[in-house]
Amino acid sequence: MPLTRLDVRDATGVVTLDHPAKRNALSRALVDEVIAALDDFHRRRLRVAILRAAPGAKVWSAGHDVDELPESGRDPLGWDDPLRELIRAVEQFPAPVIAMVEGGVWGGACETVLACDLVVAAPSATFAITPARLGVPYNIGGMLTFLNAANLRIAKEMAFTARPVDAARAERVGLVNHVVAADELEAFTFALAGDIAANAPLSIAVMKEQLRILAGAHPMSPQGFERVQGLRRLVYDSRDYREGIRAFKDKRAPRFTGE
Ligand code: YXS
Repeated sequence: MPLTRLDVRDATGVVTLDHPAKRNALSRALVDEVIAALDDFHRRRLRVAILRAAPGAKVWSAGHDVDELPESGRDPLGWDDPLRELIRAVEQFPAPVIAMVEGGVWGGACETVLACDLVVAAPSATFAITPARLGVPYNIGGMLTFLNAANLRIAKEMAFTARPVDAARAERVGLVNHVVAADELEAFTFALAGDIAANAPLSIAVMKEQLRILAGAHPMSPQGFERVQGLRRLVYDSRDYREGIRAFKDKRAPRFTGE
């Protein structure tokens, strides 16, 4: 049973996340389908990709599949983690990816939306950065995604509180490009895609890659990277990390002790 639905309209490819039973959690299986769809759109030389949930979705995506996070002792967001692969696929897709958002966007899904090139949201959309809710040590590339999408103060507030930001505030602080009434969301997003598709695809592809390289150009010494990895290991080896994962699975509030 596929976890996504695909559609092509003119030069635009659409991937609809369609696993409501698990609130479109970014499982290995679902992510592999999204990446395969983007590869197919690339082969077909489509000029825009749209990533969306089913119309009227209350949850766009609940983020990383918690059932696939290691209980402890291993980096939960290593290079070959499905979420990391999805982020790279979106960033390296050689045409604009538009996130069309209705409903709640959580954790790794929030990073996925913010890694898209444009975000068009309905008023129902909310955005939550949730590592602190689970005790997860987010990875440094992911933190850069948040930093590039918001200013430092907004990124800190979202990361430290793990509280959802609503669409209106997201637009005010620049997290999303447009907030559009739910019944106009599709038409608006496809019109935006049409505007992009009418322009020169090679020029756009190069500008997207230039901006990806420039946005990622942050100096970090090998010592600095090793320090970050050491700090992250302290977190994913901690009791709090195990407690966060366990509490989620037990459907109860976590009790963090700082150990
Ligand atoms: O009990 P069943 O079997 O029906 O399954 C439930 C949930 O367990 C499941 N589900 C998930 N399974 C794996 N990973 C998830 N992220 C996930 N989220 C949900 O889906 C079934 C329905 O969930 P339920 O009953 O809670 O639905 P709801 O409509 O009442 O509430 C929807 C949400 C999204 C508000 C709620 O499911 C929720 O709070 N989900 C977790 C959101 C979250 O904290 N995501 C962060 C995941 S970890 C992550 O992305 C990164 C590693 S990090 O945290 O570092 O950013």
